[in-house]
Amino acid sequence: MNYLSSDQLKQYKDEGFVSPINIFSKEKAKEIRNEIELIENKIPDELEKSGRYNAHLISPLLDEVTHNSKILDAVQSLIGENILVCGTTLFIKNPNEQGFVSYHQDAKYIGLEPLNWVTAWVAITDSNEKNGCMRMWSGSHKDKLKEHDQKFNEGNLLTRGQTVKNVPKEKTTSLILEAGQMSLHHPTVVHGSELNKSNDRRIGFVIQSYIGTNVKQVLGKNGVQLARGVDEFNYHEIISRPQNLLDEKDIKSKKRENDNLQEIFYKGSDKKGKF
Ligand SMILES: O=C(O)CCC(=O)C(=O)O
Repeated sequence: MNYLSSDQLKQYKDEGFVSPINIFSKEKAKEIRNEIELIENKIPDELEKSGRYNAHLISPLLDEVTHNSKILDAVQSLIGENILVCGTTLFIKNPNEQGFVSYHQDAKYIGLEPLNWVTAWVAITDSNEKNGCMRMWSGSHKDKLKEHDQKFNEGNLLTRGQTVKNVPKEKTTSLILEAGQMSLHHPTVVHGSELNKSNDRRIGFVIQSYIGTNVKQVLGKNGVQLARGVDEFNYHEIISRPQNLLDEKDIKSKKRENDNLQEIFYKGSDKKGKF
């Protein structure tokens, strides 16, 4: 069992994140990277724009990560034993591209209530200051939700460029991870990331998020998978897990999910961004 230790629980409570946590080997991470790149080569648009969401529905290896028992033990320590996966995102920053993530709070726009949920950022490549690792504003999860501007800015990997103003950069902490490690972060912690200035890709596979079965989607609908325990609430439609890479029916189900996500992300916005 790999439940969080009391020090890790304290870090999450005080700072709004816990990191690093070892999950799998670098060799396994390379295998996963190869599967992602195989998909990109076979169907060039499949992981582009809205396609970067819910790749676990078409890739058995990403499905395996999503249901990894070490990750689930850690997640259980924070949200309890009845756990659903309600979505994943590939955050890929290629070298020589202008990709960054503006400082934001996930809870501001994801529509999941109550806040009994946590996001797992799994490093498929090393993630460090040179290639634009995540930076967390430690302790910011204790405040109320902050005002966000919608900047729709070029290079921003967020759909609407949601941005918290006046983040004290000097108070942010870099989450440096080796391939195969993960961090967990709280729905209201302010975080973002800068450009990749290295010569290789930075790939994060983000389970966004693991939710307790008591959590509703208040802005639209999300399909889910049961990751652990029992779902006594049945608030969400269940989506099946992939048996094979790039099965036609799974590609369709991913597309359906991502159309639903588009509704959630652009609720109340007359402008469309990165989808
Ligand atoms: O991958 C990144 O740089 C940012 C990811 C992020 O914002 C998130 O996981 O909530």
